[in-house]
Amino acid sequence: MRRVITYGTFDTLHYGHIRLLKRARELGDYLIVALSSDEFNEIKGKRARFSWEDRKEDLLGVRYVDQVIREDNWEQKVTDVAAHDVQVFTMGDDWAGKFDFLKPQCEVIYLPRTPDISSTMIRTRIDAN
Ligand code: C2G
Repeated sequence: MRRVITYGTFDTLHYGHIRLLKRARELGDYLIVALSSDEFNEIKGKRARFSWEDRKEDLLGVRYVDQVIREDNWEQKVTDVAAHDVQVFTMGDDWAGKFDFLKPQCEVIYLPRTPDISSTMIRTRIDAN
């Protein structure tokens, strides 16, 4: 069982996220998503439109996602990879190189980001109406 993990806020879930999750799942047999808590989003300087519970519900409705855990800080990735017996860590390539410290533990794969779609864009459109 090849287990994959990825991290993110996944606010206003959109096809860019879905394409990422699809490709992440295709890297193994089981996909864990570590979903940023509202408190961690504060640290990231992000304010999600939807609550952690609602964003979790979105993700559990996605066929590619097997499990959702909380992401509360930058440091937890090392322990998450060990605790969840993960073989592959993956993120969009806007993060390329940022998580190479995980290479001694697991494969680190950065996937091309989907252009021209973002939660920020969607939130801005919502606010404009
Ligand atoms: N993504 C993508 N294409 C987009 C938008 C996002 O491939 N058009 C990817 C991002 O690269 C990321 C994932 O979808 O891998 C989630 O994106 P965000 O919710 O914006 O997550 P982020 O704020 O990048 O949080 O510890 C890591 C952080 O929690 C990552």
